Amino acid sequence: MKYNIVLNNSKKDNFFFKKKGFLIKKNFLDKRNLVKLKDIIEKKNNKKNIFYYYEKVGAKKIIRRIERVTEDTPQAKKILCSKKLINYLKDLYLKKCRLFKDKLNFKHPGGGGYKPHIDGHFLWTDKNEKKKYGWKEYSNKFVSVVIPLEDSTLKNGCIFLAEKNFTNKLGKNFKDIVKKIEKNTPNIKKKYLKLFKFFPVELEIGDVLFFDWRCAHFSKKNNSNSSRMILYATYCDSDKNSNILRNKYYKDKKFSKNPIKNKSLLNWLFCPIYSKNMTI
Ligand SMILES: O=C(O)CCC(=O)C(=O)O
Ligand SMILES: [Fe+2]
Repeated sequence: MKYNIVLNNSKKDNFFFKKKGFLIKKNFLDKRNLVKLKDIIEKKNNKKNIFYYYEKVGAKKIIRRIERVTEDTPQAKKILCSKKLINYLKDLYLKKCRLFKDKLNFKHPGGGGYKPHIDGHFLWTDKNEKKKYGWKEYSNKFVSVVIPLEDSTLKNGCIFLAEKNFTNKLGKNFKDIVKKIEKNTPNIKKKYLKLFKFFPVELEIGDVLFFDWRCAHFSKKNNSNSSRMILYATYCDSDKNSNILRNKYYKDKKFSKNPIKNKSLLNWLFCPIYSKNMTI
């Protein structure tokens, strides 16, 4: 199945996105700004800071991702908060589009994959021991945007995505879906994976993948010699302004009583098994 969707008429984009839950736009962003950003990131990526996550590849510790990358990299903010992107998202699906969270995912040669999961679908406990419902605490509508800073290919570990409708097979609403998710993670329980059909999303610099938070996805280990760097930003529909929303989210994350050490998605998603031979 070929999924390189390029629709120039935004009405058609809306229709496709609402039906399938995703959209791929070729050549949507200016390549020069992306190459510039990649350069800047590469020059500053050995920081020690709570927003920098590392992984072990062989005996080496290498950077896996930078959370909240827009905070200390104005060039990333310029891209993720650009009028072009925000207005497009408003047109597409999010009436009051706010940047909710953002990160930069590296995948250096040998870097690990991510288990099949549904972003934001997990339960967590706040600092007062109150049970909370994933990202649903912040909005009902989220769209994630994947912007490659290097070509994203089958070999270097591109994202595999499933149409939104497959998630309906797990349940019609958040609470039902979350029952099919492994505890304290957004990862889909193994026995439900056969309900999904995933397809690879290969992207070139300038292309953008948009997907609804209910689209399941995963990626494999980078088995090539080239790295696969992506910006991964999530926008939502909210009356609150972006700063208030984001600050709350990152603060909640920090103080949540998640039993998993480090509270990093890294621990939830990183899975060397998927690095080898994924059969789905
Ligand atoms: O970088 C990838 O391959 C996938 C990342 C992802 O799905 C996530 O961070 O939620
Ligand atoms: Fe994800």
